[in-house]
Amino acid sequence: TRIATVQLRRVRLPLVHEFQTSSHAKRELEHILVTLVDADGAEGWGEIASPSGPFYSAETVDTCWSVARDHLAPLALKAGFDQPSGLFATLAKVRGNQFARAGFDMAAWSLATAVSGTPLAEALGGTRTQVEAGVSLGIEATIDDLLAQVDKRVAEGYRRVKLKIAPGWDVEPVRAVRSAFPSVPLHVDANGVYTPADLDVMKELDGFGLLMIEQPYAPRALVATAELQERLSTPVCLDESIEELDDLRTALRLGSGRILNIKVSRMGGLTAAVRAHDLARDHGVPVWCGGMHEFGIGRAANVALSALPGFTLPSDVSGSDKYYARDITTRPIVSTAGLVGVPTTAGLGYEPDREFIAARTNDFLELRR
Ligand code: OSB
Ligand code: MG
Repeated sequence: TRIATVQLRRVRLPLVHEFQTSSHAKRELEHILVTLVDADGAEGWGEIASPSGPFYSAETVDTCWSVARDHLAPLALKAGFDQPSGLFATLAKVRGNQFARAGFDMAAWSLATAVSGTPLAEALGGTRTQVEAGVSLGIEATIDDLLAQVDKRVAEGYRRVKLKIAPGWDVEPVRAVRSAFPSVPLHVDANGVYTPADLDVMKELDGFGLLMIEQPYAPRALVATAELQERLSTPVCLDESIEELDDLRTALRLGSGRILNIKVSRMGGLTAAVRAHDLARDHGVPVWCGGMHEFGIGRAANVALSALPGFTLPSDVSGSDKYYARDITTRPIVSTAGLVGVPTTAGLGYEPDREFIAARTNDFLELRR
């Protein structure tokens, strides 16, 4: 495929409900949409879902914008691709910058599957017709506010509830949710903010029958995390620690976790996400698809990925309405009783809402071959 044009758009959407993690709070998101246009005018859309600040990973919207403009777009225009995995290999020349690369990889998959008439999920190796959805709930002002959020999402049918935790917001909110909802599949996500000095907190959390404790320690603390996993009966799930396939090989060898959160953004795209799925599967490690509050384009890719057979736990692929009053696709993503249908039409299965995207675009760039 010859890429004739690359378009980059910075698009902003307000969240319907403010979201706070151990590192920061946000009420509005700015993501970058990547459009690859081939010589016949066919388009593939991808999304760079980086947070605005460097608190989840080292990337920011600004680093993604400049790396996309100055490095990824020129490489893509020059090399084109036969298979989406070929573009992934070309862009792997750029170290790190997974979120930025993921937007291009996703756009290549959307373009290739739109042109071939194949549903994206099928092209990736997906076998499910619908995927199980969970929700991720941020830190709230009070435990009552949190209980109200859990109640709402459980009533909507979501299959699993994940709670963000941080020092000062861990054992008590988890105890409150566990006692109010004794049978809800529950897990916690620390976003890497604890250290081995917090072993007592981890031990207490171990007593709540949680599905997993996600990213308890800092991303590179794989040895300490393996030591923690030995002391807990709850599975540790890795998120920020795994940015490359080799991180996963290291973690598997060390025993740093028993579950893997696969994020398309964090792995640098769908190509790497599928490889992580395959490697985890070979090691008997269950996976689920994490989210970065993607707009409809990025979340459509998450839904397609979640259709792969190793995704045996509910993914963070909530309906559009959990995040946005209006999403950027012509049709919102809908979760019914905690299930999201996997599109059977060509490509992503969701169309960008061009008018709405234009109204929400702050910056636009077009690079030509
Ligand atoms: O750690 O999974 C995370 C959002 C922003 C940054 C990090 C994380 C998250 C989420 C959101 O948990 C999940 C979603 O998209 O619903
Ligand atoms: Mg996480």
